[in-house]
Amino acid sequence: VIKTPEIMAFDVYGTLVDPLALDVVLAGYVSVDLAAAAALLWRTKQIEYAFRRTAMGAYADFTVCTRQALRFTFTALGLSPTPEIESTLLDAYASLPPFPDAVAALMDLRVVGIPLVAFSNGTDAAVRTVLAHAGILPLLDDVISVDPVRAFKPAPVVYRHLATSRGCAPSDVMLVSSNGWDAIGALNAGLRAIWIQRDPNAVFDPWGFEPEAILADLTSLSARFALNR
Ligand code: LAC
Repeated sequence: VIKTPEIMAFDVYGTLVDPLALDVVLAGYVSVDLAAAAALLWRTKQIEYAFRRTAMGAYADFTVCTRQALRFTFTALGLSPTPEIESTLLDAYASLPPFPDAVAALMDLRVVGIPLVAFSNGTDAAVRTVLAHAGILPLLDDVISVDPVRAFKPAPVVYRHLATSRGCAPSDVMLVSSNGWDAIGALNAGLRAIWIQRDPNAVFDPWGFEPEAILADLTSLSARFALNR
């Protein structure tokens, strides 16, 4: 059992909705055997671009990172994305499917009574759109985007923005993320963190930061808190 936080914040892409599910859509444009690799490259480049833009002090919002990463991915595969293909894939990104455990787990946590928010690199509009489509938005108390800070995770300033937006001390906030670097970013900024190891082969970076729990998915999350509220 883990000490109940004042607020739980959920990473969005990779934790609540699944960007790698776009392999199905990508298979319409790249060869079927490359579709999963293309989805992963798109995702990897999107995150790299966010890291680099923060390091460079050259912020452009996450929708820009997503679009530029898509262009990179197509070019790397020797393809050129037409405006039509690009808009089809970006529309698909705005309607990513939820992970199968997400809705039920958030409903269970609402019963426990912990305020739940989304906390994402995505813009407020993009996050609200994708979470509404996934049926998740009504289960949340708030959406907090890094966008007003003009920096991306894992800059400490964005995690402090999350806490202050909700009137909390950093140590009152529990971040739940499948992105290990995001969990480490939260811990580094003085927040608490749980790592969701959605990929059983994923390795948690050995930087000396320890999440309070490592769970395979969100299903067992509420049981960790139910007893000590
Ligand atoms: C997010 C990305 C990091 O939702 O997945 O913030």
